[in-house]
Amino acid sequence: MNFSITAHDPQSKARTGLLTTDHGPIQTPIFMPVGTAGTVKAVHQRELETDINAEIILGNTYHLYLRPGLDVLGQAGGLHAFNGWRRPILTDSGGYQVYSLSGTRKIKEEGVTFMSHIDGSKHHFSPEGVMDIQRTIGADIIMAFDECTPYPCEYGYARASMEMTHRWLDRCIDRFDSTEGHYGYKQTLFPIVQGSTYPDLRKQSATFIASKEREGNAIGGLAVGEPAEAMYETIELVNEILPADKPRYLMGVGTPANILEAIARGVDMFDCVMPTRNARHGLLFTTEGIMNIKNEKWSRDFSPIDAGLGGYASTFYSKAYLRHLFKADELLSGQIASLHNLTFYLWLVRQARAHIEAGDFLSWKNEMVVRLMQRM
Ligand code: PRF
Repeated sequence: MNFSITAHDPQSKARTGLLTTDHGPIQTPIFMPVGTAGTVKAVHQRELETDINAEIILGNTYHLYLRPGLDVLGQAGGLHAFNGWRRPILTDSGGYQVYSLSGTRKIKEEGVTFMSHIDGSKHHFSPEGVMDIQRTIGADIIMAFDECTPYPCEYGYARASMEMTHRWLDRCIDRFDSTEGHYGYKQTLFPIVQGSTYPDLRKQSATFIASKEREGNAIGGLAVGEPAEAMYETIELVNEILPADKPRYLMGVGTPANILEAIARGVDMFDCVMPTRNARHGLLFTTEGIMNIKNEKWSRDFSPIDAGLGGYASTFYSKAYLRHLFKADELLSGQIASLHNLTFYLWLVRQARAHIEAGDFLSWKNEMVVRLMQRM
């Protein structure tokens, strides 16, 4: 993997960059659609490539390990061969899904024992095991095994958890560096900063993570219920310490405003279920603000979903038609809405890149965070 910074915004910490992997280039700042179980829900690979022009998608270790399982994925030749996605993939380590999805779980120094949310069966994840699983899945970028602390979180718990995440990281690195990819292309391991919202812990964690000198770094444990200001302050503090010449990935974030504010503070990569999950509930992000397409007020609005956006789904289908599909519980509703919301998120980061290059990112961002978050 290679990363080079291509432009700096003169008035903020925003920058553009080019990340190259064996599955192709990624222009940053980038949004990565979430493809939890090897599919971005309700979106074809062809639409992802041609309509949305996603440059990288996410997969989840937790889900893929449980279903279809490593036997199938290994025999297929990895996730790229299995699902036909030819561009880069990043997999999350399960260090988050285990906590948010599986009912009972036990966290110990050795690893985490948990129950499958599918059939209640018992499983164990260790830092080493999670490296091996991500080798078999074959993602281009794989994530370290961590504990994402809840919010609020007592100081003592946050510190002990962060220290364990650091010890787990050393074990991840040992395993990763002593093994090779199975499919002939390179994989890279990103460590994750934790430390809840405590500045001293965040500084300590960022310093530890930076000292590992990996090819990219992630910020975890945010967007878990803390006030937005606390998230922004934490990002600022952590990005002072994480190396400026490596990509920085803010995990599980967020709203359009969250993404723009984080870009202004030097973040390069994002993922979130928000565009796809909200789409399936009829909540659309548009260039004019946020809309609930199920609302009666759209029933006779035959204008395009979002004329300002361009792109197939957003200009071909009308608001009234999409509202009808939702009211009639038609499968196409989720497909069109997901295609639209992802097109919007990729448009957003493309606009951000253009404004960083033009040198007017900060003023554009300040206008956008207001406009994009208003209710239509
Ligand atoms: N750790 C991991 N994945 C994550 C998070 C984390 O802290 C978050 C936090 N928002 C989202 N996804 N491994």
